This record gives sequence, C-alpha cells and structure tokens, in this order.
Amino acid sequence: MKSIIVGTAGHIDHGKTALVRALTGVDADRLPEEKRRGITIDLGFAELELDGVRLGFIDVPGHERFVKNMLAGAHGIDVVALVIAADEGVMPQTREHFDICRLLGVRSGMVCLTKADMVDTDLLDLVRAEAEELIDGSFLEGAPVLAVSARTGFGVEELKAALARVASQAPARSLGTIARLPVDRVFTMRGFGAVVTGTLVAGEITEGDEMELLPAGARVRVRGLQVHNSQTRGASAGQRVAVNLGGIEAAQIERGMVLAPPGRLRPTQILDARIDVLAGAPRPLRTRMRVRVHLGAAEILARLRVLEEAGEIAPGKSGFAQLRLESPVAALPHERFIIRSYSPSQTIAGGRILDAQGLKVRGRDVARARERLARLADATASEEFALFVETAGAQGLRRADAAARTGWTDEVLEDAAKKAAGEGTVVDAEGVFVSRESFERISQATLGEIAAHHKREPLSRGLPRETLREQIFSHSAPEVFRSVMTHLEKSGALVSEKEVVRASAHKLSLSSGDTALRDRLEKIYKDAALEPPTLDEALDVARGGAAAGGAGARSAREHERKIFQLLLDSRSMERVGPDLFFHREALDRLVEKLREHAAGHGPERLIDVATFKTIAGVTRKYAIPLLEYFDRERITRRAGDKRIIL
Ligand SMILES: Nc1nc2c(ncn2[C@@H]2O[C@H](COP(=O)(O)OP(=O)(O)OP(=O)(O)O)[C@@H](O)[C@H]2O)c(=O)[nH]1
Ligand SMILES: [Mg+2]
Repeated sequence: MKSIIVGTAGHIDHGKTALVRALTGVDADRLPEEKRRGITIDLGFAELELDGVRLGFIDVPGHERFVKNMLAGAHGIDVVALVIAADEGVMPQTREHFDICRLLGVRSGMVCLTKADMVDTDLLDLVRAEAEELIDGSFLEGAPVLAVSARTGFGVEELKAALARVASQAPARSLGTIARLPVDRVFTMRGFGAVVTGTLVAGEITEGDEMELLPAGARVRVRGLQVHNSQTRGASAGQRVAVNLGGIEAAQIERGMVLAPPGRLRPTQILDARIDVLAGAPRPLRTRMRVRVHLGAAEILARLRVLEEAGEIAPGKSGFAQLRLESPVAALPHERFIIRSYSPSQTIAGGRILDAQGLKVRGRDVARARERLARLADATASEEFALFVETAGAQGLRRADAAARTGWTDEVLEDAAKKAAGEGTVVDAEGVFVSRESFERISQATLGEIAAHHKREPLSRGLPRETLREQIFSHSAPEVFRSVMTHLEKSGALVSEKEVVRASAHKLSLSSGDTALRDRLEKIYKDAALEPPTLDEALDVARGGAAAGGAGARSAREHERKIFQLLLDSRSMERVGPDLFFHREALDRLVEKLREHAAGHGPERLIDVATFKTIAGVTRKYAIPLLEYFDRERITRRAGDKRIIL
C-alpha cells in the first residue's frame, strides 16, 4: 500500500491540530504542557487510511519560537496541508511555513481555510483570495483551496477526498538510496528500552537489522518496528516508523541523528550546496555569517562560505556556497535544508546539497569550485558519479567511498559506474574508480619517467617498479598503480621484466669497447666455472691491467660495474653471495650433477655439505653460499644439517 506523509503548516492557533483531529480522531497534542497551554510545542503524529493510501500526519507547532521543532518534521513530508484560519487570514508563520515547504521542495498539497464556521461568506472569499495570491506561482498553484470547520465538520469529507486525490498523485519516494531514518523523537518504553521515531525517507528497515546511528556511529539492532501504531516486520520509505533499538540507551540518542545501515555513510562537516535566499530575507548571505542549518531532523550551527563572485547571495537570489558545520552530520547530495539566521532565529534561505563531503575552498580556487558545483547541480547520476571520481584525483575513489558519498544502493552505484565507464569519463581500476583524465595523466607521467630513466641510465635494463610507484603513484591507490601498469603493458608501450619496467622500444646501445668488455667478463667467469674471481679481480683482468687512481678511475670502475650488471640482468651470470658471482652454465652443470647424484641415492634424495663439496669440487667457502643459493632457488631444501634435492 502506498504510504504518504502529510504535514500541517500554518500560523499559531489557526486550527492545525483541530483539523488533524477532525480527520483522524487523534489529538496530536500529546505533551501535558501542550494540553495545558492549548498550543502545539513539538511534533504530533496521527494516521489515516484513505482509498488504499496510508496517510501519516505530522502536526507541527505554529508558534514562531517552535519553528525549529516544525523543521524536525517538515523535512519528510510529501503533501502539505497549509492551514489558514478564515478569521485571521495569512499571518507571519503562514508565510514562513510556506517558504519552508517551498525551500524543502515539497511538491504537492492543498490550502485549508479553517474555522470556516466563524466567518461569513464575504470574509471567506476575501481569505480565499489572499490564499490564492500567496500560492500564486508556487508548487501549490492550482491546488485545492478548501473551507473547513473542525467544530462543525463542514468540508471535512471534501478535504478527505482532496487528500486522497493528491496523495494518490504524489510522486513515489526515490528508491535509489539506502535506508535512512532521521530521528525526530526518542523515548524509553518500559520493558523494551530505547525507541526512536521518524519518517523513513528512503529504503527499508526490517526487524533484526543491524544498523548504525550517525554521526555518533553507534551500532544498534532493530528489535522491533511499528508503522501506524501496529507491529510490523518491515517498514519502507514514506512511512512514519517507530523503531525499538537494542544495544543503546535512549539517553545516548538525540533528535537529528540518522539511523542507517552500518558502515555506509560517513559523517561530514562541509556541505557544498546551491542556496536560494528568500526575497524577504533582511540581508544577503555572506561569507563567515553564522547560521542555523536544519537538515533532516537536525539543527546544526554553521559558518557560510559564499562561492559567488560577488561574495554574497542577495535576497531573492540563488548561488553556490559551502556550509562549514560546527558538528558532524550524516548528509547526502540532493538533501534539502533550511537556513535560519542565528539571532533572531528567522528563516532566511534554503538549499540543496550538491556534495556532502566538501573540501575547504581556498581563495584562488573559488571560481573552479563554483564551476564544479554548477556542473553537479545539473548532473545526471553517471555525471555526478564522474564528478565525484574526478574530485578524488589520482587517489581514486573506492567503491565504499563512492557509496558513502552518494548514499546510493549497490545497484544504483553499479549502474552509474558502468554508465560513466561507457561515457568514457571513469576508469574502473580494480574496484577503485579514477577519472579517465587522471588515468591518462598518470599513464603519460609513467612513460615520461621511464623514458627519462633510459636517457639517464642507458645501460640500465629499466626502472624498478617500486621506484616508479614511489615517484608517480605515491598519491594513488595500489589498484590504480597496477591498472596503469597493466594498461601500458597491454598497449605495448611498456615491458615488465621481473621487478623492472622498461619502455618496449628501449634497447641497450653498447659501444664496441663496452661490448668487448662485457664479452671478456663473461668469458672470465665461464672459464673460471666454480672457482670464480671476485668482481674487482675479474674487472682488472678484463681491462688488461690495474687501473690508474683518482676520480676518473672511480667513475670508470662505476661504468664497468654497470657493464657487469648487464650480465646479471640478462641472467648470464648469477649473484650467489655479496661478492660471489657464477656463470649460469657452471651453475646449470652443477645442478645437473646434483640431480644425477640424487637419482642414484634412493628416495630420500639427501645430501650433506661434505658430499656436496666433493660433487661440486669446491671448498667450504663456496659450498655454503652455493647451497644457500640453491635453497633460495628451490633446487634444494634444508632438512636438519642435510639437504633434500628437489
Ligand atoms: N470555531 C472553531 N474553532 C476552531 C476550529 N479549529 C480550531 N479551533 C479552535 O482554535 C484553537 C486553536 O486550535 P489548534 O488546532 O490548537 O490550533 P493549532 O494551529 O494547532 O495551533 P498551534 O499548534 O499552537 O500552532 C482551539 O481553541 C480550537 O478549538 C474550527 O474549525 N472552528
Ligand atoms: Mg497545534
């Protein structure tokens, strides 16, 4: 069954509570003080079923001092019943409440001219004209304007019919975001514990769900649920819900907190928004102004940072701004909020969140920030997603970050990500999203770094992956690094060899002298077989005599070592110990001999150091490093003081 929230609105004493009672039979003034003073102080609730639509009523106080309470309920309404007493006409809170409804984006409703029994038709016509004028050009233009009397029951049936019609036409709640219940009431129920109530603005809650109360982050369990005063196993968007919570005391919960699935949302203190300033606001909104922000059921103090060139948003105008909140809230893009002046408390503006995880904007970045918000304001879901990914830069946006930033369900997020990838704006780097632009930029930087390395070190095989990661990807997620590397290898630009990366076009260009030196070095080790010289000895021999001293000699020796490194890179030579190198062929022959020995010595394939020395024909000085090398290479494995030949 469709569930719709109907909110009352209107000036104090205009008959809102009486009207709700005439419709539902429920007196929504539940506090003793309300009954004593005959005014509504805090939100009241009632329900009614009409033609297959469930209406949840939120009755709000009209007193100007309690607008903040009105706002704790007004955020969740689908349909407004704007109440104007026929004997008084439009009054200040009629206008303020109506402004609030407009700023919150309420889309449908009707006007109720209450206390119709107290006036004659002339006066009623006058008030009707006044009401028509008020709603002219607004979302209520053309909506029913009905005369009613809670006292005599006049017009109540017509009002019900109008409510049923408007409710059935009211647009369904968006299904794209995860469950959120801004808490508007908290109490303890004897024998049950903490109970919170609120309008479930999105998603579903089911008995037994693990949830989280934000911004505190307290984990709670849904022990029981009530919708419209009856026990239920599940509640869905658009319903007034009472939730019995386990794992928390009522004293730890406050109005304005948000109940949501655990680990999905991240509290924030900077909201980027588009703001509409009321024409009747006493002064423009300016940077540093301290204001009250009403978001969901919460009221938070904030400082404004106007992002308009003029540095202000004038009454009657719209513009972009940041709200720097004095305490954290759970907030999402597209949520509406109301801004009231700090003192006196007065509604001056309202707006829509564009990015709930804003970053402080510095002076010189204002124009860019404004341009980004302008794009966000008109973005489709996939464009919005792409813009959030773009903001994350080279770091990339993890799936969980994207989920927290948008509040989207997994399916909606998946769709937007696919669409953005299809539109060519976002790359999915193993589950971390990066803008195509960042991805390309990092790819180019990687190629540039490698090209520079080849130029600097023509004798080097390439750049170690680790060095590259530190230089180019220090601000990127490891997934982004791997994706860029894979992309560049697949495109044929890079070749990865073990821990080193090189440009595929890179070839060692050796001078004939260097080639000769390399060949001589190789021959020295090949001939030496298992009795290799130290590197210095080999270099001396290869050069054909001792080198001259001095700095020139040092750099010459440096160069010769690089030539020798080429033999290691090509695996013609192997480093077995700190200054112990063997030619590959000598090692291969030795391995062969070991395996022959093993084959002839039963199933254990064991060998001890003494036998190894005999087989290899080496002294202990070489035997131990060689055996350790074979262990590392998985040719042998230690077993006590012996080794198994694998
Ligand atoms: N004659 C007459 N009196 C009414 C009617 N509706 C309400 N009243 C009276 O007007 C007074 C205020 O009514 P409420 O329903 O409490 O007004 P309200 O708008 O809820 O006031 P707040 O919640 O304090 O803003 C009460 O004394 C009601 O009895 C009506 O249709 N006819
Ligand atoms: Mg009332």
